Amino acid sequence: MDRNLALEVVRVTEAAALSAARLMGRGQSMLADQAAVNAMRKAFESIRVRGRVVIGEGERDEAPMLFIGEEVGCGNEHDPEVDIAVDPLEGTTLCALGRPNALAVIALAERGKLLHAPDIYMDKIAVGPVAKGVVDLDKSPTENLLALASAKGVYVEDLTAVILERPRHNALIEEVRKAGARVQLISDGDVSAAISTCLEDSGIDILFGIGGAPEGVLAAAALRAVGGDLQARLLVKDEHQKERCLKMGIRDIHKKWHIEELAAGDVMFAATGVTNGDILRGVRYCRGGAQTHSLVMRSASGTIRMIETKHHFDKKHI
Ligand code: VTB
Repeated sequence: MDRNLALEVVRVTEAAALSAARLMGRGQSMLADQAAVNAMRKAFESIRVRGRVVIGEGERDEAPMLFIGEEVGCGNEHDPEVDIAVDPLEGTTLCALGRPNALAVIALAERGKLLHAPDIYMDKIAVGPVAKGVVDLDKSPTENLLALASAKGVYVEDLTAVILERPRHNALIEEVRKAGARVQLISDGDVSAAISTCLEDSGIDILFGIGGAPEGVLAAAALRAVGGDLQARLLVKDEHQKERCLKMGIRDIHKKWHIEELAAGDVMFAATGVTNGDILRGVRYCRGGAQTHSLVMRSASGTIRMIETKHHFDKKHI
């Protein structure tokens, strides 16, 4: 993959963010999601790849989506064949309510390098580079917190764990509290939270819990680029989901996936802020245009780019 592709795909997340952010705070998550999907699909028409969506958000909650298997990009036989993970609007409810950390997100890798899976739940654990190889999804939260504290040279009481606020996490939250760590409960947006574990001044040390599988693959792609660690396991709830996993080539549905298996090879990641957040500012509209804030990363070089873009709606789009 040409390294400049990373700078191309940010147009796709910018387009999705610009459309979704128009609907911020309107209380209509589906509408915002649809706007992001439409914009992303359209923006892909000018990206020179032969892309295939291998995992995407939407199916689980019947939201509008770039469906799994959908072909995107305008590439011909000379252009790279890539696998794509998308979440045109990660945190639809965050956007609908004007809450922080809604993002438009995409990850790209060579064909066959991103986990191809249905949009089901996934158990995850994510940490920053200092703790790479230190935590284990099969260990208890207490054991992981102790290992993380030791790797960071701090007390467990100094650590902050981010967990999605869901009844399914009651026992997990209880255990993390008992272990002594500080807890930040989020309503949505575990991609942003996973990335935050890698940012030194974010104040977030670890992400625990069950979220979406597409969000897991997207977070893995991002963390590959910044040297963080993530492990995950799909949570298959019935025969139908099992069937879908098998059809997508997942033979062991109970497998613990390591970060390099979720997103392998040279991975590109781009995200644009929809609402203001811990990592990115949201879209700001102004006379004749808008300003977006994006993060673009490549695992091959470890480059991290923060891109501030001024868009002029009154100029011709080519
Ligand atoms: C998380 C979160 C997303 O879905 O993956 C979550 O990151 C998990 O699903 O922003 P439930 O909401 O069903 O618990 C989102 O909240 C929305 O995709």
